[in-house]
Amino acid sequence: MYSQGLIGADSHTEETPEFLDAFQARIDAEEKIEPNDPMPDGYRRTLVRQIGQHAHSEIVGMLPEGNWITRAPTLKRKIALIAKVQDEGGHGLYLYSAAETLGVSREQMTEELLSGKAKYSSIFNYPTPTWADIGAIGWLVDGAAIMNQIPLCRCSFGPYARAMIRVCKEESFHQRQGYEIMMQLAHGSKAQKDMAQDALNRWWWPSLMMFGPHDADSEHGDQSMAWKIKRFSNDALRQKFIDATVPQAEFIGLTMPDPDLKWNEERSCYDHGPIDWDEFWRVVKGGGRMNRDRITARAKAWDDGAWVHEAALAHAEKRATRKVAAE
Ligand code: FAQ
Repeated sequence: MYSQGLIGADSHTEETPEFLDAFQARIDAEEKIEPNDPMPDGYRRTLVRQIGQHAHSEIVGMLPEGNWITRAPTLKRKIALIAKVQDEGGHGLYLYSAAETLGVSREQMTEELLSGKAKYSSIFNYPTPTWADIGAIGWLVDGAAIMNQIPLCRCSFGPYARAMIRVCKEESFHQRQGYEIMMQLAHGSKAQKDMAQDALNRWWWPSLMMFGPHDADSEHGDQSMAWKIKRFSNDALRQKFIDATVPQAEFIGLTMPDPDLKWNEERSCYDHGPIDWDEFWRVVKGGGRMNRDRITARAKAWDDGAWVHEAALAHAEKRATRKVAAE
């Protein structure tokens, strides 16, 4: 993916053992790597892949919740939901900008998404049939996203790390508004409580899948941790999320849909039942209920907005030409 045409990528850096050792020494010394610094090709490609996937997830992630903006039950809920969905759009833009500093254009990244080559988070391929889904997404999906993203604030690549600081502040508000929706439903009528429990039943396992495959099957995990792009493994973050979320469910009187979930005194964390990795890979490979709808919606938005891109680019080009002429 993005194997060709990296604008500005220094493909001539000779990756001698001395160069690789010096680069790793900078990483080990917790120095931030900046866009114009020499870096191994693999480091650049890993970041473009991960940041690109992350950006696509934020943008595609606007769709399941956007579905409820016109049907939010009160004006206050509607205001909060609009703000949240707009925040996700903003996160996508920071992330595309961070990826662009590595020499890949937004157009390239979008083409890869629309052609199915670039991935986005599996979680956004599930439908949102009830209002409780909006609570569950905020509580669980944003909750999982924060658990994954707080360590990314310390990522070795400067622009990604800096973008994550603001993203995490906003995700924290998203998580709270989602949990508050669930709390209100859980303390409401029987029908409302059932709706909340049903949403938890449908979103729990896909939320655990957000962290990616088990460590033993994580293709990029070890190298990404050595480069301090990732600070924790997929399983370590998943475990932290489970341990933080189970008491929250108990507090509002909801039950986790996992009969094997049990506190393990010895390990000081929860044991959980098996994750359905067949479902995960089916969804990642395009076979989820909403994959086709999501990509169709993104393609339409991209096509409908083409005239805006063209006008903005033409304006920027004209200004640049005028500036050169004036100098
Ligand atoms: N879905 O070797 P690993 C959000 C792929 S943002 C789809 O372990 P890695 C905010 C992976 O790409 C949610 N694909 O990979 C929000 C790789 O395939 P590749 C997104 C997945 O990169 C909330 C292959 O499996 N967050 O929710 C998934 O070391 C509410 C092997 O996996 C981020 O992107 C998955 N769940 O670790 C918005 C955070 N998991 O690329 C709206 C940044 C794995 O070789 C509403 N990303 N794959 O073809 C990361 O931390 C990492 O990329 C991981 C995966 C942890 C996702």
